[in-house]
Order: sequence, then structure tokens, then C-alpha cells
Amino acid sequence: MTRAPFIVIEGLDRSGKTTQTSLLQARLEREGISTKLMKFPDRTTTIGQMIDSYLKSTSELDDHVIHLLFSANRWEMASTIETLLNEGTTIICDRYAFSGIAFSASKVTTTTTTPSSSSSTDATTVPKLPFEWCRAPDVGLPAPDLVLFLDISPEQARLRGGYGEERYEKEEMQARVRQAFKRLGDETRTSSPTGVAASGKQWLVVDAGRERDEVSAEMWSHVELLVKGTLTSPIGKLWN
Ligand code: NYM
Repeated sequence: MTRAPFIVIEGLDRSGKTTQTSLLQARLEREGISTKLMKFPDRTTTIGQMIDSYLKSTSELDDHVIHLLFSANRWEMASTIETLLNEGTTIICDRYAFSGIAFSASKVTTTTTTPSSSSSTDATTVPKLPFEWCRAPDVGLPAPDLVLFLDISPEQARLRGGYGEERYEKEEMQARVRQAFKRLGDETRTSSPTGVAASGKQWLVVDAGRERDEVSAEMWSHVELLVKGTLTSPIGKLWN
């Protein structure tokens, strides 16, 4: 039995991810490929509305709780993802479990101390949530066949007008998130044969600091191979 591919676009805030995802969807449609665009967080569901108000700072939630809500928001779509892929619909997904881990694991508590011998202060940062704790709720979700990670440096993001108003859109946070994504990408390329990393080519870093059309052309070159090939392997499960 053949099925359609599941393609995830991940990236930092200001990487142009949403624009690139729409361009990719338009290209797939022009090629006559049946496509569904998904986005996480999906702010339309009841859980998604709780996430939306947290991100806009109109509500406060414990760090563990919001992390689990982001994951639950993916689980509510898991069976739909599987059904669509098996029916032959290619899924393009704007953010997925990798964002879930990268952002939550980058939250830190900062303590500052002033050594008695000095007039300057030392800052120590401690993660609020362990990396493996952040991964656990997403274990078993449908695994993407390809992750395109749109990478942009904090300096380039600043040139694009800086970050927005939502939670996490601060430069120090984004720098930590970038490192966490790098860790996920490195591990994806070297992990077990049954995981998302199976072929060693499924996590691709795209330099998103370039012109829009250059970025979309590179993305298409990776996606074209997948959508024009025949996929017979069953849908994988994340980190199993
Ligand atoms: N985000 C997104 C998380 O913290 N965890 C998640 O699981 C997901 C999917 O939400 N700053 C963060 C990343 C973004 C924010 O995403 C909203 P977007 O793509 O701007 O709507």
C-alpha cells in the first residue's frame, strides 16, 4: 500500500516559516498534489484557545501544564494525520513536536549573584523543564518523513524587525531555542533506524536568512523528491 508523505516545517520565530509553508502548499497544488496544510498550535480547538491566551499573556499557566497542552493539541490531530496520509493527502505542517521540546526546554530560571570581590553580577540559568521530560508526551505521535528546519540567526531576525509581542519572542530565549533545535536535528541524523532519523536525511537545515525565492526553491528541491516518489513504508512513530 502506498501513502502520502508527512512534511514538517520547523523554524525560529521570524524565519519566514509561515510564508514559506504557504508557498510550498501553493506549489504542491500547482503540481496537482492533494495537500493539507496544518499548523501547531492549532488555536481553533478548545485546547488551542487555552494555548492562544497563554501565548498572548492573557492567562497564566504552570510551565508543565502549558507544555502538556501543546502536546495534547497535537494528539487531538494524530488520527486525522494518519487517515489523511493513508488516503493519499500530503501533509505540510507548520511546527510540530520539535517546537514543543525546543521552546519548553529553553525556559530558564535566572539567578544573579554579586561576588563580594567584584562590582559586577554573575547570572546563572537553570532549565525549568528537563529536555527528556519535554519529549515524553510526544513519544508515539505520527513521525514526519521530512523535517525542514528554517534557520535564522538572532542578528538576521533583528534586521527583519525583531520579534513580536507573544511570549518567548525575546532574543535570549530564541538563542536557546535555536540550540535546542540544533540538538534535535543532530540527534535525528544519528538516532535509531526505526526513529524519525531512519535514512539520516530527514532533518534538513535550510538557511532562511536568504531571499524568499531562494529559500522556497531549496525547500521545493527537497520536497519534490519525496512527493514524486512512491512511499510504501508505514507511518513511523516519533521516538519509538
Ligand atoms: N510553541 C509552539 C511552543 O512553545 N510549543 C509548541 O509545541 C508549539 C507548536 O508557540 N513562539 C511556540 C512557538 C511560538 C508560539 O507559534 C506560536 P506560531 O508558529 O507563531 O503560531
